[in-house]
Amino acid sequence: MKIQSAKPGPIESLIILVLNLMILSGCNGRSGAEKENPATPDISDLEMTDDLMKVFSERRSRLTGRIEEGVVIISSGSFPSGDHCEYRVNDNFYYLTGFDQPMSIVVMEKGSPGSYSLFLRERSRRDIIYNGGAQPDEEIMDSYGFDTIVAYSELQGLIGEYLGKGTPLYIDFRDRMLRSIILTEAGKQRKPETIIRDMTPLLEEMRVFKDDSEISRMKKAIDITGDAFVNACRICRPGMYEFEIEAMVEYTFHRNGAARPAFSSITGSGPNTVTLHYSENNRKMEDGDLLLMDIGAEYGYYAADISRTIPVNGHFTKEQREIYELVLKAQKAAIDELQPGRPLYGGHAKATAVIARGLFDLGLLTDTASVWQKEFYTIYQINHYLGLNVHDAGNYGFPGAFIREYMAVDTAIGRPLEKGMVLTVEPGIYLREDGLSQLSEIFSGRVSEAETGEFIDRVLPVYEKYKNIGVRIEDDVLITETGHVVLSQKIPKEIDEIEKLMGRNRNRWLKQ
Ligand SMILES: [Mn+2]
Repeated sequence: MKIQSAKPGPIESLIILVLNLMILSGCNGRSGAEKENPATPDISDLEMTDDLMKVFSERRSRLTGRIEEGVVIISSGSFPSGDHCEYRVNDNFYYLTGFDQPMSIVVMEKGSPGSYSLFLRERSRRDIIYNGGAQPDEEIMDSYGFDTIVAYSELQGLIGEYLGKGTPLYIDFRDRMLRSIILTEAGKQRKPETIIRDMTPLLEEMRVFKDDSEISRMKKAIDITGDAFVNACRICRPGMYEFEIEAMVEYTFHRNGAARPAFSSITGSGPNTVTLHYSENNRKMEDGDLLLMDIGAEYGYYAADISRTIPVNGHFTKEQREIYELVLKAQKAAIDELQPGRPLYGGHAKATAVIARGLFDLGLLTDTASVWQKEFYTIYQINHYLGLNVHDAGNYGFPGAFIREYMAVDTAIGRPLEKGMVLTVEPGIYLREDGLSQLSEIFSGRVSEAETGEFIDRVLPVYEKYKNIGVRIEDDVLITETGHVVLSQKIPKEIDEIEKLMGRNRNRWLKQ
């Protein structure tokens, strides 16, 4: 907007300067609370556009391109039974259609272009009263590219036709409802040669590689999660309950357009920091505690998964700092290993080695070559795929049954990393108060009582100083052609950043 064309004189300049200062300082006539009020959240990126429609259509062509002949049938899922859960669309269904209404079934015939039909539940008067009116069919066809919309009740007949012709049907084998429709129909027709195939391996392999539309939603989910973390740091203080932190985190998610947390928020303090999936979140936090947050917003069906550990009173103790620095060092080493072509779990092997060395230096481990000692401190593999699901679909390149055998050895396993994969990196150290007393039970039959006994004698006095310290640091990383991008780079994780955030910004209004 053009305000004035002539050059301002000295008086005008002064007025403009004062006005600018007033705007900058927020002194524009509104109250203090209002002045920091945030802008309306922008969720326009969730709308279906022609470009996005092309993305979904291209995924469907790729899937049908990978099958020899047949039809793909997939359902969006139904309303959950019981009052405690809300409906959320099936990941694979959303991935292929961009459509998210419950009790919808899509049938895709192979061909160019193959037919693309939506079977939509019939809406009774009562259903509409309870669940709201339906979008008109024409609008749905326009927005999502369906060729036809058919009543749900006609699905069974169509499946019967396919079976009669011997057309192979590709479904998700975990979909009990579809499986049972098909088997009932096959039973009626007495067709022993019914061909049902599982399409999930094809689809899950596609989902390993994220496209730009997915990455931008994940970035947004991650940014919102970052804001939630900053807000948590700003309100956190001794005497508060863990659920107050959880409430602030989830408020920030919803406030910014995230439909729900991508998983149960973990806000565990003090002794709860050592419980990996703690979610009761009902303890009163004390001075000197750590608070471990493992949180993630779901935005446009895409998940973030971030862990940070902070001191409840704003300052790490010497022991907390030592463990924290070690986890951070391991996490950075693991992130460095995420390069295209390298094995997926190379970072895990690196992090395990860094942690073993560090624990040895602290006196919590007596032999860095001892596999069982490393195993004692290494509970899980530190990476998983992230996407439509927090533990996203896809093959890691080795049989999951053998994972424990590779937990604490130097061999890097897993398929080669490739551009477009998104992985979390979440090493941690958890010093459970009664951890040492469980040693002989954990390793019975593998390590002699004498050996574990000697280890306990040497480590116990040191372990006592660190007990109840649990630290996890988790970032989300995108593999690129030449390296990687840490999508959660902006979320503070250095000790001085966290202490500064908790010191300087206390009592200030929250990040929205
Ligand atoms: Mn995770």
